Amino acid sequence: MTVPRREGPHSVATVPPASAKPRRMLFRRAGRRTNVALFVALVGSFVTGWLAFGIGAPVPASITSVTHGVTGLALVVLIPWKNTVVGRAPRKAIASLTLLGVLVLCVVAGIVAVLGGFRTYAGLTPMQFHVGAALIAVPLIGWHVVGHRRRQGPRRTDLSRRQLLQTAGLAAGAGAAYLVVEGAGRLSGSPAADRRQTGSHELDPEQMPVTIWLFDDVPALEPTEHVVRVDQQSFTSAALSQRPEASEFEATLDCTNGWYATAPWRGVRLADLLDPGRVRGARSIRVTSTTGYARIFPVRDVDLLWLATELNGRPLTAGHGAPVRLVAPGRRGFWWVKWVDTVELSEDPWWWQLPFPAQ
Ligand code: HEM
Ligand code: HEM
Ligand SMILES: Nc1nc2c(c(=O)[nH]1)N[C@H]1C(S)=C(S)[C@@H](COP(=O)(O)O)O[C@H]1N2
Ligand SMILES: [Mo]
Repeated sequence: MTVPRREGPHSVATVPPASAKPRRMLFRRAGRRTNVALFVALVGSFVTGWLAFGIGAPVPASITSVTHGVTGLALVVLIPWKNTVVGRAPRKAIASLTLLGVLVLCVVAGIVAVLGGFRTYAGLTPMQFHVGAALIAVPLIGWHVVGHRRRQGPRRTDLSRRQLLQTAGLAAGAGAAYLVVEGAGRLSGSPAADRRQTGSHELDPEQMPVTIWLFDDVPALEPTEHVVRVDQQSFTSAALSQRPEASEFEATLDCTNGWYATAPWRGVRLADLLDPGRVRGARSIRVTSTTGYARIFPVRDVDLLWLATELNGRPLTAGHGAPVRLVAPGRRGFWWVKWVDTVELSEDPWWWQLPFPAQ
């Protein structure tokens, strides 16, 4: 029990009862700022999650996935304070409790993705649970924030020295939580240690799963006579594999679903098939699958991209893109268009497309 505090010139200092536990006082200082911190951590996690999906280069990928882990785990650090906010609320809404459940699933799936390696649970990978839960959380957060928006927004005093110290404390707590997860992964000998900078776990190239981004179907194409149009020329798949410039090379396919594999591929560089004069006049290269799945690359990538016909020393299987698929070293898996139908030079900028395929 606390004595009500009287304000004014004759205010009486509140004397905490002898039974008060000082540690719990820490979590009682909860309220608007707890909610603002939750909001910032949620938006930060969502944005850095998609960045982590888009980025393939090692250093930026490390920065993004560490930032993502820390912002995500900040939610866990804030639980005791939010617990106080929820405890004070006169009633709990189903939508708010659903949001809680969905976010628990999201965070648990994120941690399982780190510690558990690449595998499925009830037919889905941890990443599928993770991103699915995050997407469901978005409208629920919107609903919750709009429902409780009165006097909850940021204030200028949030930038005061004391608040900045609190923010630093939260960041330190979240950083410590990140190290706890990483440390537990290493000490327990879990697959956490085989991840590359993107967070993906290593797979034996012979075990590479067939991966569909969202809804695409595996087409059955003629293995040697399938025609690929490359700018103004056409090649059968057999002709491509017999080109004198065809060579074997190693490349790392890093799928956003949580795995990567470094495998020997065989193919021809786009630069060896395209006319250099026409390349100079173009801004981008559009690679389209027979299924309609397509990605647009900046024209400067012409030396990096390959039309591949073999994987692991054997002709491609249907699932892996037979008879011709794109290999885009340094880019995440969803850029590696399978079942290539056309390669076109274009004047559109490469970023004039959805950041992720919709197929
Ligand atoms: C991590 C995500 C969050 C979860 C799981 C969550 C959950 C809850 C729950 C269960 C309550 C009890 C009242 C109710 O059921 O609506 C509550 C209260 C509240 N939430 Fe959240 N919340 C979250 C984030 C936020 C954010 C980002 C804001 C605002 C920016 C916010 C603002 C509030 C406010 C103002 C209350 C107090 C309402 C009252 O006392 O009547 N919450 N929250
Ligand atoms: C509200 C939204 C989200 C929250 C709270 C969240 C939280 C987390 C957490 C706590 C982890 C484990 C971090 C660790 O221990 O290292 C994690 C991992 C991960 N999340 Fe999220 N996440 C969210 C959304 C997303 C989205 C939308 C994506 C992708 C589109 C994503 C992609 C990833 C990836 C790739 C990892 C593995 C990173 C690694 O292995 O280091 N997350 N997330
Ligand atoms: N046409 C087409 N190409 C595609 C996809 C797809 O769904 N359709 N999935 C992409 C994704 S998400 C990845 S990770 C790689 C997977 O290649 P794999 O199935 O040979 O392992 O192909 C990419 N190319
Ligand atoms: Mo993928």
